[in-house]
Amino acid sequence: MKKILVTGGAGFIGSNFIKHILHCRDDIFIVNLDKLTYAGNLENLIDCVDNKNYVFIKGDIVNDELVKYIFGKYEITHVVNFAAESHVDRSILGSEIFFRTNVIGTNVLLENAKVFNVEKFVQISTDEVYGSLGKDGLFKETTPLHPNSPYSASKASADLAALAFHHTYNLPVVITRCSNNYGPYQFPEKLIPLMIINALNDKKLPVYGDGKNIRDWIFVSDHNIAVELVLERGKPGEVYNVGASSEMKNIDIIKLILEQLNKPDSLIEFVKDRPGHDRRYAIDSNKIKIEFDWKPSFKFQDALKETINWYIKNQNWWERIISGDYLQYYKSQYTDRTVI
Ligand code: NAD
Ligand code: TDX
Repeated sequence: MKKILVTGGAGFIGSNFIKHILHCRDDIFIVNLDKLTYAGNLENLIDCVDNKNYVFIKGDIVNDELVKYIFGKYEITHVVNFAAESHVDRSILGSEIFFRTNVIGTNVLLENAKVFNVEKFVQISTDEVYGSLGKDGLFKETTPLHPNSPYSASKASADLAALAFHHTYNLPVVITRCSNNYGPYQFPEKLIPLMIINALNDKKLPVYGDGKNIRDWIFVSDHNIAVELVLERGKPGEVYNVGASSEMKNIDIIKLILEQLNKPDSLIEFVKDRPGHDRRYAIDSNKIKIEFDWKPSFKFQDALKETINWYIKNQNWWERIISGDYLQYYKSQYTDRTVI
């Protein structure tokens, strides 16, 4: 039986990962360590509470004593580190917590993984560590790191720490760098859920800059199947890019959302650009495709529809969030949504 420490498992991707694993595997015991920041939500995991292969612990990955205790008590054999501060705009408002959680927290996990001789440490990274592309080209695993935001700089730092632990101590570290995820349970500060919810409420949809920035979108369950494969078969010291070759301009996604919801384009509002806004991300996933026969199953337009329907059906989930204190704080800080 693998005993996996999943960190950040109450967030968007982590909660989808835990449900996927508990649904299809009975040879994996999961300890979910999550600080329950504004982005962590135990409602995401309501179906898992009674599962005999699952336990939740509220706590911070920066807390070395707690992390040590968990590795010892649960005889952890594997780590999947999703825990992070994950929103670029928040990192622009204040970077300290990003470096604390994403870098120091990852280092605490790596140190303990070394002491307890884990069999695999999967670091969940992002394509944003590569920086921004021009019109052409794709990020490959060999593309030099060129992070542009405090968020991506903290993620790139964590990647380097993880690779250093492999090089220096032979820790079996594997890194995944995935493109933009979307799907159920994504916190409504990220582009797709924010636009769906604003449109449902007939509120303005704030588009940064000219709306022509490009992201490469992947449905969350396609990402998580890749993570499971890397957990099983990833080669220590290696990096695997994960993406679904679905490049889209932000404005085109927003128009698709408005169309499906039968809402007018007049809800679109062009606002001041994000400082340092990366223009284009696009990822080459050939390595994971060739080595592990992974391929994405979901087409963007179909899975976007599925996602929109999920937010329509799960209004209680997001209403509790948007009426809560955590978003009020963020909104009061983010005063720079100047309409242009
Ligand atoms: P999220 O913000 O939805 O969830 C993050 C989770 O981590 C939350 O449950 C939060 O409570 C927890 N957390 C934060 N700080 C913690 C700490 N100090 N200790 C313990 N738990 C803590 O993020 P997400 O979108 O699910 O992203 C998960 C991971 O995937 C992140 O590492 C992110 O960098 C990476 N990633 C995300 C995307 C994307 O499009 N969302 C794409 C590529 C990579
Ligand atoms: O209100 C908005 N208006 C807007 O135009 C928001 C929230 C975003 N945008 C733009 C900015 C980006 O070009 O949409 C694009 C996507 O923005 P986000 O959803 O904030 O994602 P991004 O900045 O691309 O980062 C995401 O992908 C990589 C995740 O948040 C990261 O955690 C992940 O690593």
